[in-house]
Amino acid sequence: MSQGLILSIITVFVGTFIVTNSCWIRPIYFSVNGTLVLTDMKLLETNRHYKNGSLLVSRKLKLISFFLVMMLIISNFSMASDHVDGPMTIDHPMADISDLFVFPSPNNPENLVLILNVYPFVPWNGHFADRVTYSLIAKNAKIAHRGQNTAFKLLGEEKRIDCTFVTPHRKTNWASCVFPHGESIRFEVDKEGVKGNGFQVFAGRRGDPFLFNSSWFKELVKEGKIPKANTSNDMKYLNVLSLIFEINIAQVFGTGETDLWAIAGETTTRDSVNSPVRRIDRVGRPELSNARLAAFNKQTDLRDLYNAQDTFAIDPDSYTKFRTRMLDNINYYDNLDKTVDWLPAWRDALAGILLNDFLVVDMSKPMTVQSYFDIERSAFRNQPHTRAGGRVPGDNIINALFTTMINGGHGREVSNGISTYGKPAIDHFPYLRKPSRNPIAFIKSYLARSAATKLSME
Ligand SMILES: [Ca+2]
Ligand SMILES: [Ca+2]
Repeated sequence: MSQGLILSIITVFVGTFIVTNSCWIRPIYFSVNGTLVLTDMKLLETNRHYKNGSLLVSRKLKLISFFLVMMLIISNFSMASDHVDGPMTIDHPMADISDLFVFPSPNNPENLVLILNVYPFVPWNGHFADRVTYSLIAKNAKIAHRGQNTAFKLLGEEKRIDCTFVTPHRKTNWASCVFPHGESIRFEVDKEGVKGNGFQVFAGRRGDPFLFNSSWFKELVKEGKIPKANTSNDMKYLNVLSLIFEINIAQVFGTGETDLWAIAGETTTRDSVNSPVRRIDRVGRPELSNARLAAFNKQTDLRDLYNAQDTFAIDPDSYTKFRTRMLDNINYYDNLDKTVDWLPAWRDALAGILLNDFLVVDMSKPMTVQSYFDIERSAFRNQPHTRAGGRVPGDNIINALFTTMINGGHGREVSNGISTYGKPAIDHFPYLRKPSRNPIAFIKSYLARSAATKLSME
């Protein structure tokens, strides 16, 4: 019997049990025209007193409805942050980066925290790949120009943290990481409290900290409307695999010319021992590939080409394609409020900043929430930045992203309605909450991975 069939049987069994027995099931209402209204990411029950002719639904129908609703919601996940961003990462989910977070440690200003999340919707038996190198790359940087010519200049040599895994599919898996100051460490996956010379590290399963309202996002990106805010965070209960570091930046990266660092993540592989390194995915700022380079009206999907590039040395011909698409899409989002906020010269500047795709963090400033893109935004305004930039888990970056694209910060905040955590999920290492292990997590992960696999066959 195949693993897929076994999982299907278990899923149906668990789903049936939940729908028919659980006391923590939340209501779902069947309206007259059959539209389902889901009150939360929890489960379903018949509303027996709904006035306008609601139906008393059989348990079988409830079960089917549950899976249909879950599939409808989950089908929108393909556009979340950097999750499932192109045919290559769909085919290699273990190498699909979902998010990058970078911020000064809230507990020690000399330390930088780096979090690389991969394998969106990771199932209960998912693991890091033994043929993939998971890397964080960094360069010291400075603001070369401000205002309409805003640009960063990269300084010095590239710093890399490279991690590989031995995954024998037994009870324990092993990780090895090599640091730019010459240190290396071998440690157990999912084990907390691992420390080395100038750093601590964790690799393993965590709850996905990305905040994503899938229906709101889809309506905005695909249907060209600014939807009303609502509070649904559809990433609830989903897990990822996380690589988390807290490093003494002077010790590990060396003393830079400035306190500013440009940081990205990437996954690479070799098809054979002597083959060249092939990049599968990369990420700097969130929603570059899925939102800002989105293909409309049967345009070419540029995401694989984008992900294959060296972050610090993009191929010039490819850059031209990305820039053209980016300018088109800035126009598209800008026009959603029927007001042009990005005049051509400013639009060019924004595209140039975004295509240098890294998070910028200033280690001379304390960690603050919602400071994503603050350094870039301040430079545009010809003002000094006052916050650390980077990106903290719990930041609602979707609001920052679409407010920038749609009204350039000239109007009200464009909000999807999800309130932020206000701080990292937890305020000490490893900063991300433990993974969800309940039946909903199991079912959501299975359905989401099935939906992602289906995308690769379309
Ligand atoms: Ca990705
Ligand atoms: Ca606008």
